[in-house]
Amino acid sequence: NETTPKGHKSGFISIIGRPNVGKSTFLNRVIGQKIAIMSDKPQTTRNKVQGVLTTDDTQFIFIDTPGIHKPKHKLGDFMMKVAQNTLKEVDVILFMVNAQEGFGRGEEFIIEKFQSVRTPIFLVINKIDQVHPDELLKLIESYKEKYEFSEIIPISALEGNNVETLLGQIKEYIPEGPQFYPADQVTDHPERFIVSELIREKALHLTREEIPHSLAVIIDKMERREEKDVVHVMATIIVERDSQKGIVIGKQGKMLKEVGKRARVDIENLLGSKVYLELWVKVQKDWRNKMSQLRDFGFRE
Ligand code: GDP
Ligand code: MG
Ligand code: K
Repeated sequence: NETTPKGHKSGFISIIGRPNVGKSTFLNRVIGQKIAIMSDKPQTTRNKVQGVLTTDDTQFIFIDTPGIHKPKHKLGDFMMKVAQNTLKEVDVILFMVNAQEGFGRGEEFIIEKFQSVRTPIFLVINKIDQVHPDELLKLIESYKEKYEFSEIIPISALEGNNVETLLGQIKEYIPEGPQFYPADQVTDHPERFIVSELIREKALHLTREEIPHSLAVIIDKMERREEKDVVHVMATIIVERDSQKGIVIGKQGKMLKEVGKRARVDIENLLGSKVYLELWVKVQKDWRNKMSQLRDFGFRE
């Protein structure tokens, strides 16, 4: 890939583990933001980016893996298949456990699923700030008997101990590749960028021949309304000329309505909840020449 700088790496990582082992704490520490807020809903259809960490030479893309836990109902079986497929597609799996708890049935159940997976699996023992080193060594021994992990790394997600080491090890296992996501936008709100791309894709697709690539989408607002369990998205489609604005809106707003309808379906799948999507269209002459604004639009070259 000629857009990949020499030696640049990028990879997909999935963190799995029982509730409360510290997955969100770890992600928040690594990404440095409360990125998990929008991602807390489980979703059924496809892989979801939870967060992206971009360093000078590596992009770590963390993917959500819903439903690896013991299924409680029918949907559970389906979710399990989705999860298992995800496990086969990522570059590294982090299996996170709590250092304070011994090997239990929950862990056993997850490890069984690993037998059919070739992806490198790290055992990440979290909350080491809470245990004596002797205890930790014993726990490591018991896990070694159960499965041949590619790496075993004890950390404290809360205090940050050994987190850098873990990232360094992950890097060893991920392939060369380009930056899939822009360094600035995605880190603080991964879904914002993806949502704008989804809207842009629909608008470009539907207006195909008439509007070339002079179309950008800004997310003005993205907010979860807990009481109604709805995510409210307000977005503006930016075009360069008045005539393009007319095309995007369409006769009696028909085109814009269709763009919104199609984008909404995808965004709902992405976020795993109902979405209220409000779309606006704005003309901004020569926006492509305005580099600083381009960055605000999340535009990649
Ligand atoms: P998740 O359900 O796996 O996402 O777990 P959370 O990240 O929500 O963490 C569950 C609880 O464990 C929270 O109260 C965290 O503050 C706590 N926790 C997470 N990591 C650590 C750690 O390294 N040390 C300690 N002492 N507590 C932690
Ligand atoms: Mg969590
Ligand atoms: K395996």
